[in-house]
Amino acid sequence: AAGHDSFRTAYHFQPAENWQNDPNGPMYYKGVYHFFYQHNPFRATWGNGNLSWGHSVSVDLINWSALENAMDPDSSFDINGCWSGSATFLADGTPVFLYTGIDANNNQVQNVAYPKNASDPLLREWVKPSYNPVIALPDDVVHDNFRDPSTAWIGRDGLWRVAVSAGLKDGTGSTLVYRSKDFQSWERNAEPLYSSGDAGMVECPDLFPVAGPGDQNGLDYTPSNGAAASYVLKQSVMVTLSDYYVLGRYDDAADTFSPVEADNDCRTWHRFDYGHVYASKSFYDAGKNRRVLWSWANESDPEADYIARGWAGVQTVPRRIWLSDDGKQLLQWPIEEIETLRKTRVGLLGAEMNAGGINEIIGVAGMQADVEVVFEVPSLEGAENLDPNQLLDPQMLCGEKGASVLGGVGPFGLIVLASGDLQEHTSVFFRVFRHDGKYKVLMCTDLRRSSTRADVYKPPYGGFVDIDIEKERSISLRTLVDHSVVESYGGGGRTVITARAYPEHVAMANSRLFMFNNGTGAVKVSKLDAWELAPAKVNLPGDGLITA
Ligand code: DQQ
Repeated sequence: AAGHDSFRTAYHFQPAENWQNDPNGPMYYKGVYHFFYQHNPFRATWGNGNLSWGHSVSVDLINWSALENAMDPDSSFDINGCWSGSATFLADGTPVFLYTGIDANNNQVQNVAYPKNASDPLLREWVKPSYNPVIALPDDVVHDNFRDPSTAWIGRDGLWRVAVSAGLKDGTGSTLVYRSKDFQSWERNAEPLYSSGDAGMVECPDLFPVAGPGDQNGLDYTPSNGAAASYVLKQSVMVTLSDYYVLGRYDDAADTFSPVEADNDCRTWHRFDYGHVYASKSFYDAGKNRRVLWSWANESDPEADYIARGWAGVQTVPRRIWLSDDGKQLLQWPIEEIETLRKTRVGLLGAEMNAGGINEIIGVAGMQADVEVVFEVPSLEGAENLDPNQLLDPQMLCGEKGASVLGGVGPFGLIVLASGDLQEHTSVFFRVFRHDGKYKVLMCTDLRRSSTRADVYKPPYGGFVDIDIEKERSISLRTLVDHSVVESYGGGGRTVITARAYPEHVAMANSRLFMFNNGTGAVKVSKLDAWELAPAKVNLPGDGLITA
């Protein structure tokens, strides 16, 4: 049954009960945000053959009301599951889904669905035409590796395009492009959008244009920005269970994509998140002219435990994404609407933290918190040396150099979800290294002491932060704590780490927050703001239905 338990999140999206995984078809329509998701309505596991599209609506992307499932597996072309897909607006503004059906022969095929009544802003009912599937399984594709149609885009020639993941029989992981005049009959382009023999099957492709460096506005696909804009291609890689993206150029005549200065193996690309998320999907939000990213964060405690809780899977806080000032990567930031949940605030200006310093942030309850802190680094003199092979694996480096391993410049950062005796705590921190005459900043979220339980997954996570610390001399950290979620944004959203934690002490609802510095060099906390966050309304019965 639904109901609260101490790990249930207060403001991260989840259904009232049972299983959720990938975000599907997010969109803004007639003043209402729609979120759909992979959902097993019967139990808290992924299940087999039971996947539906759950459906919730919101006016602020924070408070959500649950509607009936948008789609259930009930037709020959999806009878074994309605898997992931996307929403597209047709020329007249009507939204349409392209999604994967697991058909009666257990083949993966691509289907469309339309709103029964497009004048209803809530889009409660969806109709699957009987002419489905619109894209059958091709001969050279493995029968259970053909899925996850992207949002479609229209070219200067007036044809629609869609990207679909395909594991070819020769072992290549590919992203195919199909073209259509009418959204019903689709033809495969000879050239794939992406293909690699090394990364294996890739899933949930997302291709989208971005505005110029530093411009926080979003871009929608338009025929004219086809060749002009920079594009982002994102892939979810099954073997690493991680999402990767790269900037590149999209050729809107050939329908091919070329990464800018990057290896073709997508596992070498940037990561949206160096923690525990997968199957992310973005959408263009015409309401606020921005691009917003959703991602799924799975449970990482034993299956029997989440079955007993009756729910599994959350979504990260929706993030605004845009191109960094130097044009080299995307920046990510929690959408501004999250700030409406801020209540009690505590602040601090100009505190110095010496070696071994630890300061409690008193006055906000640490279970639902939003902490923004800026660390100034007066001297880089003591930075430890990094050898070249330590550059390859930031996660391993975070394991070797945890929060309690004294350093030169850092580790410094936050300790969250801490029990009174600090037996349980999760640390989120930076450490500055010297490498090749330059400085490298490592960001870590270390879960190894997050719970006294042995049977939960508690890795250290890590990624480098692409910041010129020598020039900037300061680095910011924002961490959102939500019961079993620790979502952290380093260096103004350059590096993001989302973790799931299961501390025993949260049952007592008395988690504490600290700042610390375990480096020999002093750091200055030039600014700290910490807020307790009010719970959002997230799909629970009694939360009420929004009215547009
Ligand atoms: N999850 C969906 C698939 C997708 C995978 C099935 C990614 O469509 O490839 O629930 O998590």
